[in-house]
Amino acid sequence: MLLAAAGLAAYPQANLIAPTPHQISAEGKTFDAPESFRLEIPASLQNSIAVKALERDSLKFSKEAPVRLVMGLKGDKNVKKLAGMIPGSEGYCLSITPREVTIAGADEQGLYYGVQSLLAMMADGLLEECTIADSPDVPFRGVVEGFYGTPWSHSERLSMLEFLGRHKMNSYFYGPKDDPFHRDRWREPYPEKEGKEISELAKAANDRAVNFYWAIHPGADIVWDGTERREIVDKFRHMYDLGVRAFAVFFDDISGEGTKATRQAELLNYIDSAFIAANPDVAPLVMCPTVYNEAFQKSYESDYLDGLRENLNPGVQVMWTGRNVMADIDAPTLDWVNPKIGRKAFIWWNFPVSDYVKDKVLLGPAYGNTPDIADKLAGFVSNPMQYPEASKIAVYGVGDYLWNMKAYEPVRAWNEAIELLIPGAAEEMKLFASFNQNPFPNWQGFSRMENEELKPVAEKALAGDQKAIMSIAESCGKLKAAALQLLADSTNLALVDELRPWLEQAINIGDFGITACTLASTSPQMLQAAGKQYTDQMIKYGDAQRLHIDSYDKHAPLHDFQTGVKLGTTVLLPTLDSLYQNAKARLK
Ligand code: LOG
Repeated sequence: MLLAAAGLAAYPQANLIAPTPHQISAEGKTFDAPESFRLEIPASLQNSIAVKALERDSLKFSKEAPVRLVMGLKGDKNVKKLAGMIPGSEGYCLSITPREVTIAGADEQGLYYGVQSLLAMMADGLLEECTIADSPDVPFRGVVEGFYGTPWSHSERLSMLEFLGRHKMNSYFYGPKDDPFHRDRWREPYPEKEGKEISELAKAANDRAVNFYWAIHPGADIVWDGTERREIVDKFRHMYDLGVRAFAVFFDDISGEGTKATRQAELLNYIDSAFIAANPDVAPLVMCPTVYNEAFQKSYESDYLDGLRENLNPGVQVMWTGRNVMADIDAPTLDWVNPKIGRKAFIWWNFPVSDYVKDKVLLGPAYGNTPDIADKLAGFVSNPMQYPEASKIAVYGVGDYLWNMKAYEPVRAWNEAIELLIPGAAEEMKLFASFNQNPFPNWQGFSRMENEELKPVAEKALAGDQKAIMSIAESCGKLKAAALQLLADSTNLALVDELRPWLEQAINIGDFGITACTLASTSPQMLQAAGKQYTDQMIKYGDAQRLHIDSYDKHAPLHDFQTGVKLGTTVLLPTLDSLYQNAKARLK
């Protein structure tokens, strides 16, 4: 039985594999995973990243173990029985029986991904008899650390690289706007400590089949006098010596001299031939243009993209954010840009980045990109928030989407990501996250759905429906309880720390909401019984709680670059404000 991945419900263990595999053949027969395996692998692969991954997850090997683990690459004799089934680049075939597990990779990355699938299946101590054939839809998948704000720390980056590798994403771009050695002081080499950290990152990435791209951002003060090309190649050589094997040049968000397409193309072509081509172990060069979205092109009406297309070496990849800076990607987006740049675009997706709404976190599902664009893309990376743990919710979805677009379900991926990230309080996180999704309003008018299910209830509540008012009160109680529970949870302390200001604000909003709903549901009889003093006091209380939300928004202990603390702005808070104002008017 060979089923498309969409019907996964039948596979108890294979279901645990994320991103969703393309082809699974199984009948739901599970068995206990063995304590150890008898590893059979060609000598040339003994130190491969696939074996290192097994060791990192403490898989045990023993010569006496009854179950064989046979690993090899396409063409190797020991995996011959799967030879006809191994998909293309980065693909793998995994076959599991109680006596033997065989993983055949199209290449070393594919073998590594086969191992990741095996590890994911075994997470709860069981395995399932199956044959899986799987490979990614998009060749370059991952993250561009390309936001304004506090750059991720060294340990946060290591954790992200591990996350990317485990979820079969192969690209990480180092380009934090506020790292001086990326942008302001791009000419200077890294000091020793930072240099050592870059080396560690490059190595960790390499061990996890992730291309570690180091990006330079020279456009703000570049002078086209011939010195710039030497300065950049010198810096790249320095990065190469630190272990970097993939490079990018970003020209976004600059003005003046640096923006000239023909100059940029000349420079990039020089780097391409003098440095990239001269080092065969280096990945193709990637650039981010100054006109990096359709709206910029249309508003400047410039010949920038023509200059780029006509001059830039065809091997250089060009990034693109879509119709706008923040935009979802569909086929017409790529049909517009690909001919303009004379190649397939490499998408820089500005989600879940929140540097343009610094008082919010974006914890919603990654949705909006259509499932029909795989063959129009060179690559696709997500620009996340300055909060790496919180960003993993969306990044997980991006990885799932890019691996297997047709099977991608944004909400399913969102649930899985949260369960994985904070197992101790996943349901609470889902609830809290549902109030932290919409960046609207912002200069781009970019919006996401938030609390859709609450909208009809809110409408009824505002019309005076008592049951609906109680239901809003219940939501407030749940939000507050979830926030308290999350603050007390210890299964992902880093995530809780990132979200702390918003969790505290959720408590404030929950409190105010309960007061607002109490007043809104106070009947004339109750009023008479309680007396005016009671309502006066309740209104004072409500006013103070509302004031506290605003003052917390302005004066709370914030992260660096954070400008405030907002959540529930789409449905919840406006509803509470109206309920409260109406009740006050009625009771005064
Ligand atoms: C920047 C990026 C920033 C993002 C969202 C690109 C190519 N560049 O408007 O660094 O994180 O928008 O604010 C950008 O998107 N400029």
